[in-house]
Amino acid sequence: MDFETARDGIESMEIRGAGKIARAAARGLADAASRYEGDPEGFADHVEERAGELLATRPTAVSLRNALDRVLDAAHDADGAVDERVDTVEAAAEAFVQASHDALDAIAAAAAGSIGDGDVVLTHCNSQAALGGILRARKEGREPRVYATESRPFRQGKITVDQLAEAGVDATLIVDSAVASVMDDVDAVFVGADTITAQGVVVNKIGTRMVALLAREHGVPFRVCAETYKFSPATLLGEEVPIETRPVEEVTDPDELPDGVSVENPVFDRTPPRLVDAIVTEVGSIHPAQAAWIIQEHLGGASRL
Ligand code: RUB
Repeated sequence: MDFETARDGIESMEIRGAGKIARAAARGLADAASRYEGDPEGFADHVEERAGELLATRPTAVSLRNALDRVLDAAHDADGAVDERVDTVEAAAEAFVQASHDALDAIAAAAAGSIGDGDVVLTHCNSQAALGGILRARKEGREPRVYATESRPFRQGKITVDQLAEAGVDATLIVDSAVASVMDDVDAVFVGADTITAQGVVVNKIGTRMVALLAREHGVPFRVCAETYKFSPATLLGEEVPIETRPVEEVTDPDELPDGVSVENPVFDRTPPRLVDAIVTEVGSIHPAQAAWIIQEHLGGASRL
């Protein structure tokens, strides 16, 4: 994927979902590296500058920063002629993409293990990691039923039901405010994550916290599916996860509102660890209290960005 396609696609949300964003950014940065025309000494600075442009596209998903860091580390560690440095960077980007796909496979296998025939699962937004287990359970011959929230304002729930239907999964689309009404029928909730803090707070699509509160109220397990690169090393030192706000036009036409009425469009929220029963990662299912351990074991060092 070329640099511009990655940058503009992430910004416009044609490329969306924290995992896809991360893979596009890694490949886009490798493309930017391959187009460098200066001397070897300026190579890493050039890659870092382009990484900064990619990082500025969307603020919340730490997967973006973690992916860029992997590629940037390779740019800084590379030596020799520019061609050799480019090879090193391209190999790092491909290694990240491959590891990301492997992680999704491992998470799907683990999550599918807890989904029985006829189980009713609820999911929010559109998460590749969260859907993986449901699709895998179906492939293994079981017939889960799924409630998918519409996920206003961007309506990613439509993508979710399209993907489920294509795989032959019995899917029901509901508006976000119907979650309480269906929760009595639900056996488990599976959602994804954009960022998980060292304290075990799950940052995901707006409305996730409401779903988690209702799941707890109804005694339904609330599980988060997340690759290890969704954990944020900076939060070990107390850095806050920024919550993206998007244009109000995604919610409504502001011209149709009376004077003095404003609209807010925060697109992510924070679910506290006490509402999360498990985080399913490629290195095992953990309790949110173990988030800092994941960061220490699987994500080394401070960010270059
Ligand atoms: C998508 C979203 C997803 C996570 C995880 O938000 O909140 O739940 O990114 O997705 P947006 P995945 O549509 O605004 O990017 O599991 O696919 O990485």
